[in-house]
Amino acid sequence: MNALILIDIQNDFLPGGSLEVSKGDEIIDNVNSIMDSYNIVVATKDWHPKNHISFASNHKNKKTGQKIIINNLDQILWPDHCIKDSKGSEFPEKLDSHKIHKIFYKGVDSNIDSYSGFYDNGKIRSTGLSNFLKKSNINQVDIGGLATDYCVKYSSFDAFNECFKTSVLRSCVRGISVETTETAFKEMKDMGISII
Ligand code: VGL
Ligand code: ZN
Repeated sequence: MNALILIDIQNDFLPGGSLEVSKGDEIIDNVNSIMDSYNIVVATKDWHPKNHISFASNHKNKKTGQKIIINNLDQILWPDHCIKDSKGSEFPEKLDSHKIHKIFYKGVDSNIDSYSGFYDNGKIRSTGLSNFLKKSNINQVDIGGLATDYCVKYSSFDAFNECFKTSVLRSCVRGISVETTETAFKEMKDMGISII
């Protein structure tokens, strides 16, 4: 049994959004066209409270893009994005979201970030995604979404480590920067994740 995992396809990560991924909108038609070929389609939503630690705006004298350490974890400071229940955290209208069976919310805790759709960055809290897939007898997952170099990358690592046969779909992902996206694809391949 296979599942399609859609990572953070939300307005704020699309062109015009507060943390836009260039050409992020190009994946939507590709995603829509493959959803019917999976036993299960699940999605994650980046879902932050306003006071989230990953927002530069919540730190004095810090700028977007700066790297800091919080609770022993590296943290990049981002512009405010995907604030829960805002327009920016919604799925884009063009996405066939009625075909998504279940949504998992990540980054919900104000004091820790969560790039992976499975666990937060400290691996303290699970979103429930792994258990859901295992209970549904899924052994293979294909991953699409945004952004390749952050949330798609760490979700694919966790999927692989949770023993799912894992592929990342090139036509269904886009990255924030060219260099980190190249590195992400290389790290995925080295781990045993298929890039197809
Ligand atoms: C993401 C940065 C911050 C992502 C989420 O979905 O890749 N990146 N929050
Ligand atoms: Zn985020």
